[in-house]
Amino acid sequence: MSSRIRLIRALEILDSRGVPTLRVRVHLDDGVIGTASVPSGASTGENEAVEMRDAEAGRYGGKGVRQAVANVNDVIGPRLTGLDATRQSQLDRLMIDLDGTANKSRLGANAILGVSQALARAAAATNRQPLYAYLGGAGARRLPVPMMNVINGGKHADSSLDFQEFMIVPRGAPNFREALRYGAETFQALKSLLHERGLSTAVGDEGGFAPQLKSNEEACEFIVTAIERAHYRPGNDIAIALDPAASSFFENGKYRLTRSRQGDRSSDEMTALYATWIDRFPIVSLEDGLAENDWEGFRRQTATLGGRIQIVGDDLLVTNPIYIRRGIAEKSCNAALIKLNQIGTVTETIDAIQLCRQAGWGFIVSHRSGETEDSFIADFAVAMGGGQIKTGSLCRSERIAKYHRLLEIEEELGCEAAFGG
Ligand code: 2PG
Ligand code: MG
Repeated sequence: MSSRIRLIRALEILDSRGVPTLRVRVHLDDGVIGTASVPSGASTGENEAVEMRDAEAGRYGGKGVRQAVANVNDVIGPRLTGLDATRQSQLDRLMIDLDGTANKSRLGANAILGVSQALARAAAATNRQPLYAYLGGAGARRLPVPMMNVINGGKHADSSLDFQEFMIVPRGAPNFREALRYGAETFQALKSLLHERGLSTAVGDEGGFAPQLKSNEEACEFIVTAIERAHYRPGNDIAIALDPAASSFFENGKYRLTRSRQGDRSSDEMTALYATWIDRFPIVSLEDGLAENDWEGFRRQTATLGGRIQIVGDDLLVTNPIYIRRGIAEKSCNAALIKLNQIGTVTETIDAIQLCRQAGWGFIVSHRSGETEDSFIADFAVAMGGGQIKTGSLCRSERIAKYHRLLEIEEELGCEAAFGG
């Protein structure tokens, strides 16, 4: 059998923040090699699968991944050698059983995911198919609308903003290529606007600007002006999406907008604040507007705002079928953010998406704030066909790599390509 696994090897590499992560290479008997690199979050949900770090104080500040590398080379690799790389769900199941914990803490979700993604790449290559077609089948032809994070705050930047991500959504574009242009032109318009006002145009972890603004809403005002300056219509051509990542400013039962000096708020007061923003700005999507354990707040927020905009659970749901089921039952959201490394295998991520589809929820395939040049999620977003991707701003090559891959896929699909949700 030519798709038989011959060897699996991992390497300790660096992510876009200069912090160690893993690259995994799966070698097949037929000479094919599948490679994948693992991303890493900063504003992580407490129920995410465990990212294994060495905790060796003298090395990379305790963030080395030599143990996870050894787990691939010495434990997972030998167990999977000789098996058929095209049996993705079987191999993922084997790794889950080999780990034996509910949160992948024994072998590390970073080790397991690296292998899982590299297996998919190797299997696609040995089948002579692009990854999106291998994972999504003949129907995989929908390019996602990108949510582009043009202003960074929270844990992703030293700006004055409590909210983590202010994104533009070029939903009025006719195709992905044009959506990318709409976004890039608006990004440049925003840059010149900030520059004119004497504000910093340095960027944060995801490539969005990180200025010292007076308030969180001023970020939305700047974005609307930038959209207009780039000659687009706010709302129709380009809308706004937010990821406040509210777990990161939730303390002692209060949402504390300390960086922007905008005071403390309750869960319902946050939802009321978002409602006023939705009246003022063309907001179409709100992710983690409340903290990860505020299930009741999420339920009330979705009841209040869910008819007008997309309410997305990220830290709340952590791409985990257990929490997504709960969210569906309690009507906590109407969409899920999907991050492969929150759950740790390709198969479980697909299961999470399947639950969203069954519930009529939206889903957004997402990067992490610590990324690499690996563009796996671009293919994955097309394969899953949800019509939405979140992969950062319009600069920094680890973000742009995903856009480049989407451009290639659109070109390859030609007139078969569809766009958006
Ligand atoms: C998020 C992500 C990605 P991080 O909160 O949605 O933008 O950030 O990877 O730091 O969790
Ligand atoms: Mg988030």
